[in-house]
Amino acid sequence: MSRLLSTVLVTASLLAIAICAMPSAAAPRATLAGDFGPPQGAPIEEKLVDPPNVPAPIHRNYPARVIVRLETREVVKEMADGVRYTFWTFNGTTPGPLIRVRQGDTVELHLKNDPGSHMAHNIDMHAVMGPGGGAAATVTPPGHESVFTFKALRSGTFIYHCATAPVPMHIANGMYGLIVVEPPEGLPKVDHEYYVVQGDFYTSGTYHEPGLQSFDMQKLLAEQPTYVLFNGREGSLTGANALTSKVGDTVRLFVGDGGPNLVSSFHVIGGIFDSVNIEGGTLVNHNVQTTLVPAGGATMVELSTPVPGTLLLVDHSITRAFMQGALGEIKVSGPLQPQLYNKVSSGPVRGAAAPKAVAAVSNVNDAMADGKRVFTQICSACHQGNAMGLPGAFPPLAMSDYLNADPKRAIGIVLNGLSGKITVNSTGYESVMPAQGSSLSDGEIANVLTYVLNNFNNKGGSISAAEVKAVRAGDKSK
Ligand code: HEC
Ligand SMILES: [Cu+2]
Repeated sequence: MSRLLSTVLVTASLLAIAICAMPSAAAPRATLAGDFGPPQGAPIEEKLVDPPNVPAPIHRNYPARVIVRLETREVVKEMADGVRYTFWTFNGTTPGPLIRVRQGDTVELHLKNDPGSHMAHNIDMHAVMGPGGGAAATVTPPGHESVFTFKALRSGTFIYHCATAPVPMHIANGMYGLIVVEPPEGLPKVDHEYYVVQGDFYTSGTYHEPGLQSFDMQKLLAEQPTYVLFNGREGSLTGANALTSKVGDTVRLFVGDGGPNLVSSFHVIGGIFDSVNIEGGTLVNHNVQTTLVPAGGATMVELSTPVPGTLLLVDHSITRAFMQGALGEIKVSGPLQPQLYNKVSSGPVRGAAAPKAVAAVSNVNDAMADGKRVFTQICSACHQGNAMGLPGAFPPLAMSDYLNADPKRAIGIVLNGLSGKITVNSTGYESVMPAQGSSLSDGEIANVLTYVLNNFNNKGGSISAAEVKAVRAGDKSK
């Protein structure tokens, strides 16, 4: 036999063996991964809680029948201070409650539609394998109830949402939530678990325009939301509502993106994700700064909080965080950890020019011209050239009731900056103005305030360099 021929024969016989060893593509697999047999024990009523809380971890080692009761309700709630909107919800909240089951469980879902609803609603659960994720089986008119069962065949973090036409509108009005299907062995233990779902909202009014807002179809079609929110409300996770942790603790976040349109670049400012279950599935990445959460998708992240202070949850498409509402907080309490994080010092650069002496401005016209220069160079960057400010970020200096009520108060504001909540022309601002006192002289501050007071439809008046000097001296003696 030629050498070539024998090689061909050996190869062919190896191939034949390989083909015999492969299961035929047509034969069904013996078990579908995640099918753990029929439910055992008595049915379990799922105890649902409001976001950002989640039901307790599952410690069961057998598949059960889990009864989940959801009710669709159309409710007027605030999406920001003074801004009301008719949310369409599961159980009255956006997002709806987080549902937590074990892989292999049979879920018996009861979907009730409140008799006060104006719309039919249903549910598409991304944890379901079957038509519409359950949508077809759960179309529920007002005052009705549908019951539907499915087996949770795959573990992961999944979105659920209403899928009634027009689907984008039902989602844009807040009809989504997460279902977590734990793997049979459960999830690793952590100290805190929270639940955050981002959504984009399209209101008839501009950002922070007060009053009851209606849904804006044109903005939806343009995919230009007025608000991008965590848990359906600006401030749902800040201030008194902030998430909490302690120094040395671990935090797990179940994060979803209901959309309807935007993808989230989810990031925690001041944190690194120890682990990310990419797209909510089983692939785990480590040491991640920012993770993408697709619209109609989710992720599960874990982070440690070794240092005290406030971490910020943001969509790092950052305009959304600071100008459309997508901002949350994790407040970490505990002792300072200077070996991990330490502010060494802060102060003026040595040798920096001391503020100029009172500007030598002899007459009113020169003072106004100088004030205009300072305004254009410095103040307009934030308060805008027309002094109208920017909604949600910088208050107006034009026709500002806050400024006109007490013009002398503005001296301290320019010298020392301003932070915390203020109300200007009945709109709330909670932002930070940095101190200008080390770069502006008493005369310049006097001139810019005089300029602002006599322009932009303010009520007039003047501030003198001597008054600025007195406030500066008063600050020093404190
Ligand atoms: C870096 C941005 C920034 C710059 C520059 C800035 N401000 Fe402000 N200013 C703010 C912010 C933000 C607030 C609101 C702070 C808060 O929410 O507590 C504010 C508030 C004020 C207020 C009180 C609120 C109101 O609308 O009446 C006055 C007065 C004011 N600034 C004047 C000035 C003047 C004058 C200058 C220029 C010398 C200036 N600011 C420069 C950001 C800025
Ligand atoms: Cu709906």
